[in-house]
Amino acid sequence: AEPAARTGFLAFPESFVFGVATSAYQIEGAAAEGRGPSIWDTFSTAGHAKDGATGEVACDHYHLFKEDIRLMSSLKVKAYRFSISWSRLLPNGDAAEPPSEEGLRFYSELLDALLQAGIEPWVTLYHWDLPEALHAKGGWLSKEMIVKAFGDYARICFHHFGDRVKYWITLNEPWCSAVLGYNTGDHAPGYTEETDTACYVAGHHLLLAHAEAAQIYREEFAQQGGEVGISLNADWRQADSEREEDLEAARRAMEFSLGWFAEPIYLGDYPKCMRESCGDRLPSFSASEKKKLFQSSDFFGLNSYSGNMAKAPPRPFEGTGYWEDIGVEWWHTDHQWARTDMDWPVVPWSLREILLYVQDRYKPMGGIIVTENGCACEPDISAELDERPGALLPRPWDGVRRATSSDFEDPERVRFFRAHLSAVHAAIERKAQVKGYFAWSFLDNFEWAEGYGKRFGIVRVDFQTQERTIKSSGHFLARVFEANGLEAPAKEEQYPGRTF
Ligand code: GBH
Repeated sequence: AEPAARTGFLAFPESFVFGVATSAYQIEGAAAEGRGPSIWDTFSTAGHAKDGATGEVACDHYHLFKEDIRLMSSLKVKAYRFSISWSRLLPNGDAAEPPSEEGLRFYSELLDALLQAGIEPWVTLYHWDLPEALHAKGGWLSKEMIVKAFGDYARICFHHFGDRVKYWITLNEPWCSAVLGYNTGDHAPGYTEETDTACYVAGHHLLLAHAEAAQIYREEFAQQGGEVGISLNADWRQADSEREEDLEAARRAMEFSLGWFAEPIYLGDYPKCMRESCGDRLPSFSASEKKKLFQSSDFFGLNSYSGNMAKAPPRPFEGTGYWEDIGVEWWHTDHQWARTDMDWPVVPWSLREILLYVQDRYKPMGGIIVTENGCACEPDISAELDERPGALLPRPWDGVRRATSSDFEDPERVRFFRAHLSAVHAAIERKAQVKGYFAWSFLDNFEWAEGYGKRFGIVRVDFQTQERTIKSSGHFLARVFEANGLEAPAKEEQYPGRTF
């Protein structure tokens, strides 16, 4: 067949940052080597992740980081986003004790090796692995304790690594910490809705901890000349119809997810609709806390993977609790959409829409960085997944060649990245100030509650041998990174639904 006609080359701005992302607990392993336990050790060793999986070994990146950086170089990445394990630096969570020499050495060597390879580090301070010792003292529910502890930990990181790190991310996805950790219980510490308030309390303290770290950086480390931001997750919610109640439902869905954490930072307080629904169950900021939070992020880190429709329920939900408070009919999905192995709908135009929404609503100084975007999809495990009862098919890669063990072809991921990078490009053309894009993830890794079965990597990891193999999506992204752009998707490669 004739090769499909391309609609042109999508060039990104010259200074655009292209990178890959990971997090400590998901890749490092070496859980007992000088590191204290975190809530994710406790949660996973108690059997809460699929198949009893834990991060004890993961990708053994702790020992293999030099090899991993060589791989990054071959993938032409310009920037690498990773996280520091709090309990590797402070095994007991106690900043009054000197930080672990072993932990300091590991991150120091990692940073040196990255810089030597010409790769810019973007460092997340908290990607969900709270030291167990701090959880025992109340964790994210204990305001005074946690805000101070996070500030002290951040100060240690700025002090030791700030000569080499110019981009800091305080928190990864506080929504996940609050809702999955303190409402659904899918993530550590695994609280299920014992109260209809806990996730708001945790969220409140996460925000205050972020503000504390940002303030410490700006007041004590200004001479380092770096930036400090936050990464928030959200998936676009599109109104299911033009009816006013559905438009309103979509707005509420956005405000209860992204707005919950973005509005105190960019607009001065929680979204009005949250206060109206939650009343006093949503904590309030004092005047000085509001001031500390306002504009406390030098850039807007956005993690986005998917999108969905929102509509008003036929009658108001009964009871209180996070989901009831939103009062939006959830997961009303257009069944034409493809799904990834996580079952998340593939909706590339959602990424364009959410970027334009963030630009328009928050006008973030320093612009927007897509700090995560990617998909779980592996032809070689999809045969088994296809047999799930009720799996929503068709999948976009049905009929594509299945991978063999020596050949990691992942055309569905190539297609995903091509479509989503086109969406980012479309948002930039419409004046969204998007400054960077990090693919999730550099390596297949410990996918939290899903264990090792769901693979997000552009590099295949054999968890028996720790062998790494670049997938075709890795080769594809390497070309994008090098060319600073990509060929627009051909027509037949586009997904159903709106185009650009
Ligand atoms: C990220 O969280 C994490 O930062 C990262 O550690 C993790 O490995 C990665 O994603 C992959 O899971 O069906 O439209 O409602 C992602 C947070 C929240 C994104 C729920 C997808 C549901 C999609 N996720 N959301 S939808």
